[in-house]
Amino acid sequence: MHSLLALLLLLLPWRSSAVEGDGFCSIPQSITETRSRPLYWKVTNPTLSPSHLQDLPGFTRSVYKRDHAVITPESYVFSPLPDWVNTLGAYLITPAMGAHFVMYLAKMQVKSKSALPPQDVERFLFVVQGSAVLKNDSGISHELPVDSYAYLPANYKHSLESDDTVTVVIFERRYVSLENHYPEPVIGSTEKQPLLETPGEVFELRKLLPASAPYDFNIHIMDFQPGEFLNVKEVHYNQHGLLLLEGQGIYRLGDSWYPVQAGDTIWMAPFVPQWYAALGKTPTRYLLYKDVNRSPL
Ligand code: UGY
Ligand code: MN
Repeated sequence: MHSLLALLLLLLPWRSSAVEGDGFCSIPQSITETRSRPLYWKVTNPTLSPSHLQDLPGFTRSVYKRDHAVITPESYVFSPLPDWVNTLGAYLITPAMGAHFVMYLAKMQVKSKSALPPQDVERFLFVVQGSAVLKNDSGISHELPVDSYAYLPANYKHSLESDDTVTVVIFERRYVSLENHYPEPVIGSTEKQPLLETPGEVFELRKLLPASAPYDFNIHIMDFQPGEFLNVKEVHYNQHGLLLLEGQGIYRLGDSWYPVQAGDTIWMAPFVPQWYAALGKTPTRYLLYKDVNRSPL
């Protein structure tokens, strides 16, 4: 009993100095809270929420491998886009990875304007936040709100402009021409595209570009209800760039299985085994680049 009293007296001054604390060496509340928890408390109360994990120093879900990459928002690095006005860009997929296309996010700020892609490079853009105006050389302009998109053939003069903040996902590749076939500019919005047949599959599919020969790639919008998954465990010659627009699930890429959620980007090289299952309580929607209509030779 006496020794317990002595121990309490010994500890008291320490406790009060830690609690008083507006001096420069006061301990932040979170640390004192952590210290007052029982030993090994974390074992039975682990941090499970992904939003908490993102705050963990050094933690990222991003992965970069030879035939695929998962790039998650805590890893996105933005810098001024060359020749664009007031726009930051994060290149998420580029030929340095082995892809034949680029995929990047452009964050347009107040009074911003795009630059043209390099010579012979076609561009597809899809608005994920805000509303921008697309102008062409003849002075024709189109308002592009969220969920609308435009395809600009190689060497087609245009600019995307905005007075307010807009986020756009952009795909560009060097156009592979085909004799007597010439792609036209396309402007559209997801909800105006018809649902297409998907024999043997359950997801809903829309294609944002014509499936005809002039176009050397297409952009698919794929919708899954929670619990739905790809029936085909796909392995194919085409490449993919994917932006998860809504929902969450598990993506299998090669021999790895990744928990993914809205905002994540995925690169799939030719022939990487790929499979997806939508989980959680909300439907999944993703946007997918796929090269088509050209011989792989
Ligand atoms: O069309 C496709 O290749 C598509 N089903 N792939 C995918 O969703 N990973
Ligand atoms: Mn595929």
